Amino acid sequence: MQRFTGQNAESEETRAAEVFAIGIGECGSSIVGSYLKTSRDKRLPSRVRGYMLINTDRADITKVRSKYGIPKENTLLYGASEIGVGGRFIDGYNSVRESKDIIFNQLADLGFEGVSGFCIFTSLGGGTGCGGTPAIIEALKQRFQEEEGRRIFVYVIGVLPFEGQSSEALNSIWAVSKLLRAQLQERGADLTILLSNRTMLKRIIQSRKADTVDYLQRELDVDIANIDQIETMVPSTLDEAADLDVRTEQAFVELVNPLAIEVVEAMLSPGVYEPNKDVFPTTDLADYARKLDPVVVPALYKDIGLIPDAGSMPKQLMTMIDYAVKECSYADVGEEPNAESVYYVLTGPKHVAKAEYGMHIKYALSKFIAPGAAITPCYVQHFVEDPPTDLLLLLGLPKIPELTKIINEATQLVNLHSGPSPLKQSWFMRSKGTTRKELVSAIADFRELFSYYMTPGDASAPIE
Ligand SMILES: Nc1nc2c(ncn2[C@@H]2O[C@H](COP(=O)(O)OP(=O)(O)OP(=O)(O)O)[C@@H](O)[C@H]2O)c(=O)[nH]1
Ligand SMILES: [Mg+2]
Repeated sequence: MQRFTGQNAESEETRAAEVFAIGIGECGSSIVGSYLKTSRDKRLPSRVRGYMLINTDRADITKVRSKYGIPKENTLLYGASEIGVGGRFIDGYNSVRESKDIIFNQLADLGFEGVSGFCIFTSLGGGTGCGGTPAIIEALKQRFQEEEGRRIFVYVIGVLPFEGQSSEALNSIWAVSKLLRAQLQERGADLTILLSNRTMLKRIIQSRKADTVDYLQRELDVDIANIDQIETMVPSTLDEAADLDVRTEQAFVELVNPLAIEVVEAMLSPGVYEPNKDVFPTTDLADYARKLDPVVVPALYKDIGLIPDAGSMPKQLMTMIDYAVKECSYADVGEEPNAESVYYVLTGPKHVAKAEYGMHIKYALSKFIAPGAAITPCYVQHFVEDPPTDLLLLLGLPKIPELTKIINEATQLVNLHSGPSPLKQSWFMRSKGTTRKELVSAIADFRELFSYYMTPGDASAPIE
């Protein structure tokens, strides 16, 4: 069996988690690849039992292999084109269905049989990953749950597009509604964890101002005088021609990926045994799915300066929670997320990561959650000198104001390509592989599912 092995992963003290990672498409593969590389560099014990990166684009597979040192047997090129599906998510969906056998054979060679959990990493804006993900989940659920009667859990880590990637907003809406609908038939993701490129970029720009300007200046070879200028580099018009230019997008991606990696590490680590670490209550990955609503936005606050001897702890914890929700979420949840469930993992030294603080944390969370929302705690104590204190919050079904923007972008795009002329309507088939009608109904689905995000006049005129 192929295993990802961190430097010391084979030693007696570490045990790989029962989770198999699949990266699909360019974004999904890059995130898994760079996550594995980072873990290797930091000599972290293996958080995954096996992994596979798959794509319909040969060049992208080659790139990810050499960039992150991925062995050939952990990658797979499938589908007919070898050059990706160019955002046509229906092609992404069908490609997985047509190649199901070769995908599953290779997964078997990599040891996926005994695993109970799968994490699928993908963007929600492209074609290969966005379209292929629902098809992989259907196949996994069919294989394990329907044929073998064995319960598995499947998590999707889905990346929402940057601002100004209007045509991708449609893909995101199609994918999220597809995943949620499939869940009603037990064939969908158990959890869809949303990370938003636009929010991650905003966080990076705010927190690492000077570095960000230097980096972008170097990469893009333009003179950036200030932060505001970076924001105007993202086109705000919905004209397709103005979609984010490739070089700028690549530079943005390099900026946000380390942030994505951090949250993946924070989510996977409590379930892995390590010496010098104590987790209570004992937590495995499946617990997230059991305790949370199906769509989750994480927030990660790292290196918190909690000092029990310096002033009121309830106050410090309140400040910590406020900051985590408002400034550290991976998709902007605004000031009143009204989450319907919360999972938190407080990691740090013994005198900080302790259950006695649970009641204060619960109180501090109360203004960000719906009445009656379940709160599940987890404490991770590290017995090494001066471990950092980190807080991971997983917010179940929070309000996500940026989804309104995504709905608006998608609606405007649909309106732009509408009219009696069949030439105009052919745009949908050409660029998405589907009809205008199917997309309109995905938007309607989305509006209904997330209707509480919308206020009157919010979205552009209703479409029929
Ligand atoms: N955070 C992050 N976003 C990425 C990365 N690579 C691509 N994206 C975003 O993902 C979206 C494009 O999806 P891709 O993953 O490139 O598409 P794909 O699944 O390969 O599908 P096709 O290229 O259409 O075959 C855009 O919104 C990109 O900005 C990455 O490494 N990290
Ligand atoms: Mg691609």
